[in-house]
Amino acid sequence: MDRVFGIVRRHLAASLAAGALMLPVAGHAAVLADAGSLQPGLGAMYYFYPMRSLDGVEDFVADSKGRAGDPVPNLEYKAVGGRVMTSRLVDQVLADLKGYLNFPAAGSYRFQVESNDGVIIQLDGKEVFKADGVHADLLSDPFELQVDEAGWHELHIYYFEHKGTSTLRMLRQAPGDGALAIVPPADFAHSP
Ligand SMILES: [Ca+2]
Repeated sequence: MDRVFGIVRRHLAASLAAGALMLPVAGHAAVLADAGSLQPGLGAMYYFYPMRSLDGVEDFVADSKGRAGDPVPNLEYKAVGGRVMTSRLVDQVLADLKGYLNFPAAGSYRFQVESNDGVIIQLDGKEVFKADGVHADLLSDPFELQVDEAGWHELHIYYFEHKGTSTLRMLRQAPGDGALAIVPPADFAHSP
């Protein structure tokens, strides 16, 4: 076996609010070999979602009929009301976002996630961040991911908005960068 660890989480976000949990990653390397067919943004499917938690969300999606929305350019979303992201729904919305996240170089990356309401983030098929439950805007502590191979890594996000305000933002600090900053649209893509 050549490369075993695609992304290894190094550092716990120690003081997230209740429901937040990060699991160790012992994943597969999953850099996309041929990125030529990718389109900008994350693919988005939306579901009416009356739940208050992401427990069982995979079964929910498997048993439910969703509606596709326009791709989500990047995770820079904050709203006080109205339709959630690119969906047609205002409240009680589940977003199932799939695509790839580009890592310009190998190395240690810091991340920070702001959510309202719950979110699960999977990279290379492994959960790297979770802040579940209905909550007001919640900014995580920074956490680190070790990336062994530059390129496009598989990204899968479950996010739900129960009611009222809604937020999903992802900040990242690449090796050599001075500070955490919103990950730009150029680093998100999906297979159409
Ligand atoms: Ca909310």
